[in-house]
Amino acid sequence: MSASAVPARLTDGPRLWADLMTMAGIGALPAGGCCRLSLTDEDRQARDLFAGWCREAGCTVRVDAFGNMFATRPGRAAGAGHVLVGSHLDTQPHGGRFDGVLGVLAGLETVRALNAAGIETERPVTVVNWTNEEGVRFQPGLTGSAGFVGALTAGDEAAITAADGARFFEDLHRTGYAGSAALQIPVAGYYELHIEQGPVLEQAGIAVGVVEGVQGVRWLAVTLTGEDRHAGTTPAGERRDAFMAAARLALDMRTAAALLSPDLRITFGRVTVEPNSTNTVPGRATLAIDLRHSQTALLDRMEGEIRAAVAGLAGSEGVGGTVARLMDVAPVHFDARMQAIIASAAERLGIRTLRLPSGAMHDASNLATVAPAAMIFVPSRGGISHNESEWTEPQHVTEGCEVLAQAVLHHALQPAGPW
Ligand code: HGY
Ligand code: MN
Ligand code: MN
Repeated sequence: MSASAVPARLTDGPRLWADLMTMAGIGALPAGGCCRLSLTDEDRQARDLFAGWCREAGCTVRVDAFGNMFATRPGRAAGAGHVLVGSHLDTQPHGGRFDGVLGVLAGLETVRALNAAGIETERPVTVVNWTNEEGVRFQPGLTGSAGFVGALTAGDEAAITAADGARFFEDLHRTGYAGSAALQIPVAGYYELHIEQGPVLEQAGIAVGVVEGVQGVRWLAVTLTGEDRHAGTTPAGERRDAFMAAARLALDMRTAAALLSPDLRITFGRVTVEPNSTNTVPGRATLAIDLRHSQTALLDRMEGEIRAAVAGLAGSEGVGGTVARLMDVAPVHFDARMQAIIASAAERLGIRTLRLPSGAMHDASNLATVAPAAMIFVPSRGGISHNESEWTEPQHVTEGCEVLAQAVLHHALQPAGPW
């Protein structure tokens, strides 16, 4: 089909919205959010629902060794690089109804729209659900896409840690999503629609963002070792209190980060103390630290400050400590040609756009290391995400999906040769 025969608008926004609300019923939380932690029964239910919808849309659904799901709509040139479009179905513990799932279901809506318009593309279009983007149960995050691009090795349980002792590849088998290591999909380009999870688009009054790139993200695991002691009989001077050491570290590193750069984001999102008893001085504490910045050099300097501060706790608190890297995803810039495809698709639709960087991490960062990749953002109300009150207006979902579909179609109609 020539591009001129393409309908002015391809997608059905209300149908996508209905899918989003149906999916939000899986792992639904009382305050309106969702909890579908990776490779739990809720994640499996979401995967099964998604796979069924993809098969109803005529796609072939395949799964790789990291549980990534690929739903392919064939193109004329079967061997050509696929246009990949998707995101993730797993959520945070207090997740919202749009983070990740919007990109997966908008990819499915794109396929349905191509079917309805009777469009045959040159390249195959493949909708993808990446495993464990959020990194809540298993670390590193972005696990599935890291496996897809070769940054993790299939079956290497040691490379994927779990705070609750779970084993990633065993859970893939348990949920029925242990796929084939032989599955290889050539990628011509990767598109991801995602909520912004920040305030920029809403404050600018713009419905669609063309994402320029993603800042770097680094996760560190800190283990602090002091001594269990009696809360009532142990004088202050004899305590080697791992929690107090953790508290000192957190407050000192918050100050250090602000001095290094106002754009350096540091988060102590996961903390444990042991033995976690009211009347025992904690002898052990663990901290997971999330660092974000657009420059690797700043992440390196902050990591150095943290390592030095942990070493200093021996003297100040009598507490030993270790620091290990759990994840390190470099800053990426997205493909300029694909950004232009997105921007001109929006322009044809009469939708204003804004170019902006991503503060949040995304699977697109991994895909960008092996293929051209690009992202589209839609506004988040109040910039809020990783929170049950996460919200995006139906109109913005509709417009973001339409821009995505038009960009994917434009790319999938390109001749099958090198792009
Ligand atoms: O952590 C992130 O930035 C992503 O939303 N999971
Ligand atoms: Mn996400
Ligand atoms: Mn997220």
